[in-house]
Amino acid sequence: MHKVLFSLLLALFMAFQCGATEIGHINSELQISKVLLVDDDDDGYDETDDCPNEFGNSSKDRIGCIDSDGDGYSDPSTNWNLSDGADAFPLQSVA
Ligand SMILES: [Ca+2]
Ligand SMILES: [Ca+2]
Repeated sequence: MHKVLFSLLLALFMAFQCGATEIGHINSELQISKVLLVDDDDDGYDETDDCPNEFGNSSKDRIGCIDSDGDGYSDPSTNWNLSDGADAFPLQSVA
């Protein structure tokens, strides 16, 4: 009888350990994604930054990307062009 009880407790303990390890794993993944979302380029945007590796103050079409003329629309780049909403005249503010 004691043996059965012991096995049961051992099984419960193992299940608990697995659960705790899993939760710890998820927590550390959350920490890692939090670290990835910090404001690396110091432009004041973190989670909302569309250009996380580029200092910029665009705020209309994209957030936190280079905006040479300061009108809020980001300069066009490799993956972002006029049809996406980029600035048609990046060096000339129309505001
Ligand atoms: Ca940025
Ligand atoms: Ca602009």
